[in-house]
Amino acid sequence: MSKNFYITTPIYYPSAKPHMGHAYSSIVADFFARFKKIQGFNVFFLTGTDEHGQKIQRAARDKNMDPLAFCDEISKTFRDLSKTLNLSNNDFIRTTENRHVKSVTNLWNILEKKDEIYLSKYSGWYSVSDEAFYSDDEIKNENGKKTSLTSGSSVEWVEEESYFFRLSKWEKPLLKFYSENPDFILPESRKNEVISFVKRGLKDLSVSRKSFSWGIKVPSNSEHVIYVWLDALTNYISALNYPDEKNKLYKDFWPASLHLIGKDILRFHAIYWPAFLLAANIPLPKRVYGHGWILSGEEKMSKSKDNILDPLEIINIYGLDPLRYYLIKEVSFGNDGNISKEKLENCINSDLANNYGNLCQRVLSFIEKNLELKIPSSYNLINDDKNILKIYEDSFEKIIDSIDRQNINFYVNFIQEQLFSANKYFNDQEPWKKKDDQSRLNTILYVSLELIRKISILLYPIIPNSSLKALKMFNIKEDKIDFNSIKFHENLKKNDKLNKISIMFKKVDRND
Ligand code: ME8
Repeated sequence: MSKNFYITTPIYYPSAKPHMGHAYSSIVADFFARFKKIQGFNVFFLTGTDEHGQKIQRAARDKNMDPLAFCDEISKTFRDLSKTLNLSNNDFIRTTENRHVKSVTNLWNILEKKDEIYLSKYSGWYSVSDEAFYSDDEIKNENGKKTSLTSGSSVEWVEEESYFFRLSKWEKPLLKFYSENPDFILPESRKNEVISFVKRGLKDLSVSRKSFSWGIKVPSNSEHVIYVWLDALTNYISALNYPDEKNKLYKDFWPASLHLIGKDILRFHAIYWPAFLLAANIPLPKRVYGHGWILSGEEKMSKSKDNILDPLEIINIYGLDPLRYYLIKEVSFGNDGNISKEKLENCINSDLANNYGNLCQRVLSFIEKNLELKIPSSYNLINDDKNILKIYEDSFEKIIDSIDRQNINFYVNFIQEQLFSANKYFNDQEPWKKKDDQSRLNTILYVSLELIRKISILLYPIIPNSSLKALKMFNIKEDKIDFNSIKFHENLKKNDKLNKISIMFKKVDRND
C-alpha cells in the first residue's frame, strides 16, 4: 500500500474575504491531513485561491481595481486564514502563478492535439456567480428573473464563439469508471445524484470565453480565455509540478487520495475533472468527497445572500480549537449543519473543559500530590484496567477504516465515549481511597495516564494545539505523535517526571 497521501481543499474564489464555509472545508481537510500524518503517511496537503474568470473580473471592477492587484489583496486574507486556522498545508496555490498557467496551457494543448476540443458557438445560460453553464431545464423564472434551480444564483444569456470539450464522448467511460470504482464519489447519496445526471446524457462543454479577458489565454487563439473551471481544476496537478510528470512530487502524490469539496461543486469534480483527465490520459483521483453546507438560519451561507458568518469573530471570542472541535463534532459530516452559539458553548464547557481538560488536570494534580509528579514505577493490570485499555486495540482498525471512508462521525463518537469512560474509570476506581495499597494506586494512575495519552493523540487532528498542550505532560513532541501507538499500553516510561500543564480550556460563563 502506498504510504503517500494527497489531500486538497477547493481553491476558493478571492471575490470576497473568506467565511465560515471556507473555514469549514479547510479545517476538515486539515483534520484528515493530520490524521494521515500521525498514522505514518507522507502527506501533501494543498489549498489556495481560484483567481480567474468573470466573477473575479467583475468583483475587481466593482472596487475599481486591477484584477491581479485585487486578487493579491484578497488571496492574502485566505492565506492568513489558513495560518489562523492552524492548517498544516504544504502549499498554497494561486491560479495566477506562472507554474499554474504553464500547467493549464499544457493540458489544453494536449486536449486540442487529441481532438478533444473544437471551435463552435455557445448559446445558453450562464451564471457568473457559479461560473457555470445551465440548460433550459436547470433554470427557473423568479419574479421575472432567471435563476439556477440548484444554486438560486441569477443567470444571463450568453451567445458567443467558444471552444467545446467533447464531454459527450466520455459519458460511457465515466459510468464505467464509477461502477468499477464505487468509492470514487462519497457520500453514497451524492454518488447516486452524479450517476443519474450522467445517465441523463452529457452535452459537450463550453471551455472558453471570448467576451472578457481575465483568464489564461487559449494558446492557439488569444481572443479566447480558458473556461475558469478547466483552469481551476488543473491546480491539483499544477502544485505537483505538472507537466513535469517525472518529478518527485508528481510521482509521489498523483493521483490525489482525496479531493474534499462542498456539495455545490460536485459536478465539476466528479464529472468534468475526471473527463478532462481521461481525455488527456492522466490517472484519475481516488476519491471526491462532497460535504454539506454550513447554513446560516436555513440557507446556505454565501456572499450573494449577505448572511456570512466570520470565522475570525468566533475565534476571537472562543478560540480556535473550540471552533475546530465544534465544526468537526457538531456538523454531521456529509450533511448540512448550523452554527449555534449555545451548542458551541456546550462543546467548550462540557466536552472540552470538563471531560477532557479537567480529566488531565485532575489526574495530574493527584499524581503531583501522591507520586511527586512521576509516572508510576510499576503496575499490575486487573480486568477493569485491561478492559478499558483493550477498547483501543479492538477499535484500532475500525478507526482507520472510518477515516479512510471519511466517516468523521464514528471517529468523534469514539473519542466522546472514551472521554466518558476515562472519567468514569477514574471516579469508579477511587484512587483517593487506595493510598494504603500502593500497587493498586500505581496501576490506576498508570492506566489513567495511558488513557489521557491515547485520547490526546486521537484529539490531535481535531484540536492540535490543545492536544499538544496535554501531550507536553509526557514530553511528547508533535513529530513524535504516533497514532499506531494507541493500541499499545506500555508507552509511558516508568518513573519519568511528568510536566505540569496550564489550563487548557476556559469555561464560558453563561451569564456573560
Ligand atoms: O467554488 N458551507 O470557490 P468558492 C460549507 N473556486 N462549505 C462551504 C460553504 C458553506 N456555506 N460555502 C463555501 C469555488 N464552502 C471554486 C472552487 S476548486 C477547483 C474551485 C466551501 O469560493 C465548500 O468547500 O465558491 C465549497 O465547495 C467551496 O467553499 C466553494 O468555494
